[in-house]
Amino acid sequence: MGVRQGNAYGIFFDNTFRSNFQFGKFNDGFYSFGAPGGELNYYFINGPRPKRVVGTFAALTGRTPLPPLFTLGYQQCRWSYMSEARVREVTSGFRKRSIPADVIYLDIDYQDRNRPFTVNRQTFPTLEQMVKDLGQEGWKTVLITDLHIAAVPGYKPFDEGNKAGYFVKNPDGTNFVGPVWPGPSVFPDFTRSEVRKWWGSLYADFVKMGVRGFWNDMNEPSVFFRADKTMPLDVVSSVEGRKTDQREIHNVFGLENVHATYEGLLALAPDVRPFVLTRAAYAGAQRYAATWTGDNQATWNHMRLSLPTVTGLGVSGYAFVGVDVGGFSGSPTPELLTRWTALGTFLPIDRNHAAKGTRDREPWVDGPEHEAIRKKFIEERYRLLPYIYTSMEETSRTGVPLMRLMVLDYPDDPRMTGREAEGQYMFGNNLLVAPKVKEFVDGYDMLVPEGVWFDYWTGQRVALTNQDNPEMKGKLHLNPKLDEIPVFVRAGSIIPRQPLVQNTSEKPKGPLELRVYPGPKCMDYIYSDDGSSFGYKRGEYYRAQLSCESSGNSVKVAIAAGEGKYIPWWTSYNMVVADAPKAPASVAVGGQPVSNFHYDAKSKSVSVTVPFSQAPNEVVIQY
Ligand code: MIG
Repeated sequence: MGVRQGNAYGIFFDNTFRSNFQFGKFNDGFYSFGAPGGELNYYFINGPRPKRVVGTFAALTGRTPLPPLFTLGYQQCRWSYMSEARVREVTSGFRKRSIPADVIYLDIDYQDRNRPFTVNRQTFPTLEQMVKDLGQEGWKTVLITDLHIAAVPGYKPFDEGNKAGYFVKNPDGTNFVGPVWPGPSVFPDFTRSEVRKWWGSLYADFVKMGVRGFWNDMNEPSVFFRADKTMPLDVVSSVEGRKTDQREIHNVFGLENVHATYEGLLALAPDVRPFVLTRAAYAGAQRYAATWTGDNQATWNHMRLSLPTVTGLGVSGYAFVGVDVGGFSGSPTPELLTRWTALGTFLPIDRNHAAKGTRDREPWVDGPEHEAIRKKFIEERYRLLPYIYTSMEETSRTGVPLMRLMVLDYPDDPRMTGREAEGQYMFGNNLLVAPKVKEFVDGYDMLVPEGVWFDYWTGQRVALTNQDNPEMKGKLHLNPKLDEIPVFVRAGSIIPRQPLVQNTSEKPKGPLELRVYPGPKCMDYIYSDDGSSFGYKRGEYYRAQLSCESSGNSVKVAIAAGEGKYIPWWTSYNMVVADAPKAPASVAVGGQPVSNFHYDAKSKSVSVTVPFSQAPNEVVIQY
């Protein structure tokens, strides 16, 4: 994607062979791209706005489907929780401390000798019961199921696949065998629909147990003891009968792997939104699986890289993305883990993960001070879920990612195309996040986009100081303390927040909060549905347009008529209007003056309770 003077274009080179892109290294007069095989298919996408380029690319390659709500909660992982007892200890550790969480992952060690679709009954004797019990405590279990199948007779996936000839082949027609976790392994030829169908059926037992998501790792495909760590180029696939090899297939191996998993899960449970996490992808894989940025390190540098990697995936059509919070290899310092946990609140997927041999990574491992801060940020994630879910629903229709490069929203600000903007991003349409990502700095500067901004945490208007200093023009100096992450709200937005829950299967108790920040272009939505089925495709959803208008000494906030057949969980709103110059002279709800409003002088806000109604409603505040 290129952006020049606010105008953007995109080029998608749709070729699965080993592609190369030349961005001015040898000659800065032109860019070039190419591949040693395949067809010369490429698309030129005219924006002219960057958001349009991203949206068009998503329309072409497929949009991220609306994820199940629980996947937007906090996710806890580790390579590996080694036993049922340890899993129960960790999950009850969250509940005991009232730290909200939704997902627990089992990495490769729950399996028998690392063989996919098996269970180590020594360490997980009652996995079925465990999944059930955890389900009752509001946990969703996600299992890793890699694609390498142990090449041993007597192991069901091997026997079935071998008999049917489902594995990729050497040029001489024998099975290609390569070493991975289970030892010598074979690999399903996912480019064949018959094989995908068979692969999908392997999930039946786990789905029946109530396992709610699956992790397809190692699907580059990863093969040990080779310099390139993957399959030789001459390994043969048979794309619906057409023979070709890894030269063409390597880059889509992961895509076809998760294609098979996703469709298999749909076949097993047609009205449940699948959750699949993939490590390898090609353009379009976002239709089937979420992804993460792979094995990062527990360093400040890699926390910093969370931003350009996730926003980069976002403009590449990949909106549902996480990074290993805390860093995969190595052990984070307490401060790094705390800062990263705060950042996790504002990532599309909030998943804490760690490599084998590293120190424990659950929020409480560094003593009460760090625990309290981490808890506060995980709680904020849960409070903000209505905003996050509404934004993901928008993403599923527009292709514009939840976590996005500044240039998507501010293409006319030339600063936003540069490296200088790399440390900040938009989270949905209205929040700007600028975390501390460098360790030994005495603060850093954020680029403030046009318009008025509010501090998300205090509700106060942001005042730019030092504006006579040309170095600081349009910038804000930040130096967040350990328990802070700078987040700002665009004037002209309405942010929905909910009462705290411990997991997403708990129904929030109390009103839906609508935080109104008066300003221009004030038009948002609130979206809700059952969070897990495809009912929303049959009209079982709730969507209402929210808008605000301010003129002179009044602010009007409108909630339009609800759309869809779903009745959301809230029965009233707690509307909190920021930027109040003084106590209001009057407040009217639906045309009727009310007296139950509250003016808070400290945060300069007015709050008022508004009943939920399917009909349009409005609040008018006169100062
Ligand atoms: O060879 O399953 O990126 O997240 O914990 C390592 C074990 C295999 C790599 C993944 C990582 C996962 C690990 N896997």
